[in-house]
Amino acid sequence: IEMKYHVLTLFPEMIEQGLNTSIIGRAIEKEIIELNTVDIRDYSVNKHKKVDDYPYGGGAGMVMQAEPVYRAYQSIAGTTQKDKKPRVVFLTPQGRVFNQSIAKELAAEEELIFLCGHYEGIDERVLEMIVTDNLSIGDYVLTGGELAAMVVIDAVSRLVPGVLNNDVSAEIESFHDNLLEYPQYTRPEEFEGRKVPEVLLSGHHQKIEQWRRMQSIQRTATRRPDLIKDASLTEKEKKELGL
Ligand code: 6GU
Repeated sequence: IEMKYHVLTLFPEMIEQGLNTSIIGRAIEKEIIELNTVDIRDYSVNKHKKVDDYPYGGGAGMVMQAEPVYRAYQSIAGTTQKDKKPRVVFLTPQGRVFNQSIAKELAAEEELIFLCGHYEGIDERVLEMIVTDNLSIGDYVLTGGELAAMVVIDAVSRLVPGVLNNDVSAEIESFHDNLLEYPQYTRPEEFEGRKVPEVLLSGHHQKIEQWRRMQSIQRTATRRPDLIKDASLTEKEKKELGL
């Protein structure tokens, strides 16, 4: 096992369904990664298994109570590595915005705990007690943290050794020189009158690399101009683009 994830959630089946397919599902089968979901409702202290209540001070919606969340956390705290306490990632629109560099940082851990909230949120006191990292996946509001946890787990898992078929670690990078990827083509050579760019059929590997590099740079400049400042471009490349 290269990476163990624990997900504390009211919707464990959502996490299991979402991650049991394709590449991540295969990595779990191969025991490269392990996924342990913990149903917070199982740790309710209420005879009706209630896990939420009205907010003190009033206001819309319900708040997840501290006790079931804390007990769910304690249930795994005992199973984790002897001396090292794993990071506890709370998925919230109030967190740091997740990116590839945070994915790399998390992929260096051996074990991670994700906490997913629902309703209007979780009682602040348990968050103060257990959360080490607050993460958002972007500036929009989801109904719960589950989809966000799956996004983070997917992005981190593909950086874990052995998860991608891909033997070249360079390919794992995906943001080569902080540029967007170049366009890809496969058979047939012509589709609905649209031809594959000539250079890709030429067999001139150096020309192909040059063409792909220019495509990456042009795409980044037009589609994501905000990324250009962090891209590693040669002086010649900057000049050609008027940057
Ligand atoms: Cl991490 N959670 C929720 N509920 N909404 C979000 C988010 C997270 N990231 C962006 N929107």
